[in-house]
Amino acid sequence: MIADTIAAISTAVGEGAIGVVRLSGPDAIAIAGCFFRAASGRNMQTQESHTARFGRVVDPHTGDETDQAVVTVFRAPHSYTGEDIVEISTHGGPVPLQRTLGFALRSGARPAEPGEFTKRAFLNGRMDLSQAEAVIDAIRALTDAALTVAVRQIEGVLSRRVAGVRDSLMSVITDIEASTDFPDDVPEPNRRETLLRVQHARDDIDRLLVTADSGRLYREGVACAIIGRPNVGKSSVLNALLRDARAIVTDVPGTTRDVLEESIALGGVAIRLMDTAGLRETTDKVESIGVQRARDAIAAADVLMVVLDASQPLSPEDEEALDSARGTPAVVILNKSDLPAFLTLADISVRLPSARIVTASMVTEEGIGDIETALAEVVLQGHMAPADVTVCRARHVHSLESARNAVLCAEDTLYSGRPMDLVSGDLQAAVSALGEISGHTVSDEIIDSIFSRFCVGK
Ligand SMILES: Nc1nc2c(ncn2[C@@H]2O[C@H](COP(=O)(O)OP(=O)(O)O)[C@@H](O)[C@H]2O)c(=O)[nH]1
Ligand SMILES: [Mg+2]
Repeated sequence: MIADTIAAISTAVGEGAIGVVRLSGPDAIAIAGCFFRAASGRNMQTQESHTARFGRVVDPHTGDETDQAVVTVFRAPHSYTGEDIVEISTHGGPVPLQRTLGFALRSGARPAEPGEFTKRAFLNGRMDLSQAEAVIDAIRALTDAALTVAVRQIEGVLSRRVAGVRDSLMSVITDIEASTDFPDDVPEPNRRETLLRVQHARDDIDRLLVTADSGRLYREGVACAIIGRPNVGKSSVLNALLRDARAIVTDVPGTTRDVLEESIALGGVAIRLMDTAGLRETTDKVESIGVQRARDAIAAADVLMVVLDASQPLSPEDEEALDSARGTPAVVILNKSDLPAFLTLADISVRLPSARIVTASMVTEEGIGDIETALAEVVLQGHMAPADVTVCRARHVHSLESARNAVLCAEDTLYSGRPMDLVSGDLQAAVSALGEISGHTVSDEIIDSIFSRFCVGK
């Protein structure tokens, strides 16, 4: 049982209008009472749940008044962690926050570990493990779409769907076990009906799994390498998309030598743009390492942006860039459209029929919007809207797939006419795999590793 009271600064480090020190545990209110005096003079112990009081933070040893603060109390069990929580809002600088935290620790609280508030919420049954995991996703969301997916999960959409499948499999198990335990009183469940119930559960699992690719897309974003031979305008494209002179642009071929990475959001997806060294044979030691890194970036990319100089004929290096885009979703940019055109759309579409092709000029800024539209389309192709996504984590996909395999084994046993108690064993395995998502059946190590990825104060 959790007996101690934890404390941490729950807002980001740096300057803010306010910052929050949070305490949670059985002594949270008593501890806060040691270093907070309400302006009204009333004792903290009388403060009702979900109310705020203005007052002062005082040094618990000297009684010296320090900062002004507002204290909010949430009494167990109706709080984030399910325990008594006190939130002290002070001026949002590092010194007021550190000092307030210091007073809390000197008054008997212990420093919270990363994610410990949310871990307590999970251990106290305020949320299941998938909901707790989504808290970190919401905090780290880079786009509105990623936040939508995270909030759906916090609100329990995935939990309820998984619980529904678990419950229906459990009821099948119960029916089978009743008949094996009391063969004289309870008839064996009808095989055909049992099979239908089990298949229905598998359909539900499949409906969750089809959302996983889209979920991963919104949660993690995609990597997009900008590739092409030297001097076609790759770094200029990066700068145009960032609306910032991030990469060095010169007319000297081989200017970009390392992979430069920056993120943008398009269509609700975080896109990591990687500007690379131009693909060419070179004797320059540094540049050739850059070219190797460019090839590695191409291999790692989910999407490619191939930049060509449309005022010149295709060179072997251009062909190499186009070839590397085979089999990867790609946008081809016919850049330098301000100059007399040499390449046409048709030249490219015969070589790379699957690519989206955009004409643009980084000098006149023509076509930048078209590049964004094309990139968003290529990235979102075939994906669902964020509001339809229920699964977004590899851990959950793994558990759902294990459950699905176990259900398939059960179906196989039912078809083949082998004994019913084997079916029940397979379904138990499926139920246990589903329980990993909610946290019913995970080890302490997994729980610890999940919460250790949180920040302190969350
Ligand atoms: N005329 C013209 N010049 C461009 C355009 N885009 C880039 N450049 C020039 O081409 C040169 C190489 O550009 P840069 O972005 O460094 O190409 P990178 O080597 O592929 O990264 C620079 O002198 C740019 O100013 C364009 O659309 N039109
Ligand atoms: Mg460059």
